[in-house]
Amino acid sequence: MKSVLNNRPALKEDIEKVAEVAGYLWQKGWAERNGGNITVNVTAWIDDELRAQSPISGPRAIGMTLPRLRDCWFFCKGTGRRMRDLARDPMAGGALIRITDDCAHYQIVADRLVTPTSELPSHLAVHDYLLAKGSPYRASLHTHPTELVALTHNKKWLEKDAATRMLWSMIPETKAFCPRGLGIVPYLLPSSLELAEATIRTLDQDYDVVMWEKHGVFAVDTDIVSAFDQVDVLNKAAQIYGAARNMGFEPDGMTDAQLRELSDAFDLPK
Ligand code: 2HA
Ligand code: ZN
Repeated sequence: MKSVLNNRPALKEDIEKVAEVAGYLWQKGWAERNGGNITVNVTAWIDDELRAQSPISGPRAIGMTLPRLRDCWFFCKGTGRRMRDLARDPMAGGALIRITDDCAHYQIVADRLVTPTSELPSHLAVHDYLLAKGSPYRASLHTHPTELVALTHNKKWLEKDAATRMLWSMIPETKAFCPRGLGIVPYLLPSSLELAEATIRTLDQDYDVVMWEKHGVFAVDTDIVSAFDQVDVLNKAAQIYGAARNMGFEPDGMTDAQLRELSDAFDLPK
C-alpha cells in the first residue's frame, strides 16, 4: 500500500518517533489495552502535493472551535488502538488528519480510515493553547505510568508541588531533566471537557507534565521522545521512592541546599 510517508523523510522521522515511544510505553507497562494517547502537530512537514490530496473522510466535528488550528495537520492514535500496535505499524494504528478552515472539524487524509482517539478534542485543545502561547512544543502524550499513578492515591502527594519536591529529591537527574516539575489535576472524568480545561490551566502554571489524579499523566514537549523522557525520569524517581519504602524506610531525599546547588549549576528554572 502506498503511504504518505514515502519520499517524505521529515514526516516519516516524526511518525517513527511516535512508533518508538509507543513501543516504550507498552514495554514499561504504562499502556495496558488501548491506554494512552499521542498527538503530534506535523504541520511543518506538509508539502503542497499532500495539501492537494483528497481526504479519505468527510469533515467530522471536533466538538469545539480551535481558532489557531486552521489548516494544521496532526498525527494521532486511532480510537481503541493499542500502543503496541502503533509501535509495529503507526500508519495502521493512527491517522494523519487535517483541521478544516472553520477550525471546528477535521478530515482524515491518510493512510487509512482510522478514526482518531476519543481524547482528540482534549489533545487538540492543548495544541491550540500551545500555539496561542507561541510555544515550540508540538507533541502531546497521555500515558499511565504505574508508580506515578500510585502516588496520587495518597492526598499528601496531591498538595501543590509536594510530589515534585519529593521526586526531585530522589535522584539529581529528575530536576535536571524535568525542571518544571509535576502539576496536579484533581480527579475528573476521562475524556471530559472539564479534564481538558483543567489540564490547560495547569500547563499554564508553567508545567510540562501534569498528573491526572488516579489516572495518568499528560505531557507536552518539542517532540514525542522529549515528552516521554520527562515522564520517564519522573516515574524513575517514583520507583526509587517506592523501592526505599519496600526496603522498610522513608527515603531521606536530597536536601534543599543540594537541590538549590543543582539549579544554580545547571541554570534550571524555579
Ligand atoms: O485513550 O487512556 O484516558 C485511552 C486513555 C484515555
Ligand atoms: Zn488514560
